[in-house]
Amino acid sequence: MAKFLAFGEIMLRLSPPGRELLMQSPRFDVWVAGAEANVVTQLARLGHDTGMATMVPDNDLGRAAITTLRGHGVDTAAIALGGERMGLYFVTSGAGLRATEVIYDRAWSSFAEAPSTAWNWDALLDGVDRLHLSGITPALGPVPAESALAAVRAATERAIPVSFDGNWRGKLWERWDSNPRAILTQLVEHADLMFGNHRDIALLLGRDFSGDAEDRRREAADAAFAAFPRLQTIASTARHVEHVDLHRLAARIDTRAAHVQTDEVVLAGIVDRIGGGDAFAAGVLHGLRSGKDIADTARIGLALAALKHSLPGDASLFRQADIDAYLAGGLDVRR
Ligand code: KDG
Repeated sequence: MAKFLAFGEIMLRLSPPGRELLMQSPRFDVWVAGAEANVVTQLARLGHDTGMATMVPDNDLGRAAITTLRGHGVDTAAIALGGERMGLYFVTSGAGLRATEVIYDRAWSSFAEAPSTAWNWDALLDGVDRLHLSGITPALGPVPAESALAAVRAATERAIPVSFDGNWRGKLWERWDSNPRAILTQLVEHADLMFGNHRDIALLLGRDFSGDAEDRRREAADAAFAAFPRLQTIASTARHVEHVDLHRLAARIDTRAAHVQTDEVVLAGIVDRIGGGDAFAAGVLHGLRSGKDIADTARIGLALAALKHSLPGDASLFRQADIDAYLAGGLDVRR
């Protein structure tokens, strides 16, 4: 039975190979994507029991996504087949001074159109000991938002802890008459673990945090702990891999894991930065689940976030040996 269950949309990402522009290339690389799927994929690669609850169309696109997840060890029994289409997105990778660009083509996807009654939380949460979801699902529209709320309420009723990754996606919220703050606040109320920085917290609480960077992060964490009584841990990365901040309410411990190799990551060339936040989330979940203290947990999160930058596609697929080698600073060939 799955232990970590993620709820969210699985997508296909289409990217022109290399650094080409969309309009320039006659070809696409196709990757299975989706923030929540990326998290459970990495956790499965690290040996955890994971499952994914979602809906994909009953066609070869949906089946290819399922096969990929299953190949990485994710339990796909809770993936429903139905609806009309796979959510797609197109990525033109940044290069040099050119930013990475994302175009979503996911409206009316099977997942976005699934009614909230499609999810039987009694069955889906059976045997689960953590539910993970993100701010992407509620951004898809009022019905997915309702489903996300039903999911966290069902988890709380069963005393199953919830982790929530802010994953702000402005382009999605803009598409409908949404009130992100009201919805996200209700979701975070159920979470004991939140991935988000002071900007995410500012959005949730409708206030700004002033002062220098250090003051802002502490003030934001304190305000979030005060506003959301279930919250025990807040984790965030800064500038992708520069450092990680972990705040734990118990004994009010704050930890920062500094990235000693930021320059190396940049100099080595960023192969693909998409999915770095999901790799980080998986690392933190892995660290906490493995009984690591928060300093080690922060380092594992940081290691996976950094390693993800070396891998094309959205998913992070590393093993414990990769994390250990990275943390030991070894870029040697492992034989
Ligand atoms: O974090 C990576 C995700 O952004 C990507 O896999 C696609 O889920 C996705 C989204 O909604 O942007």
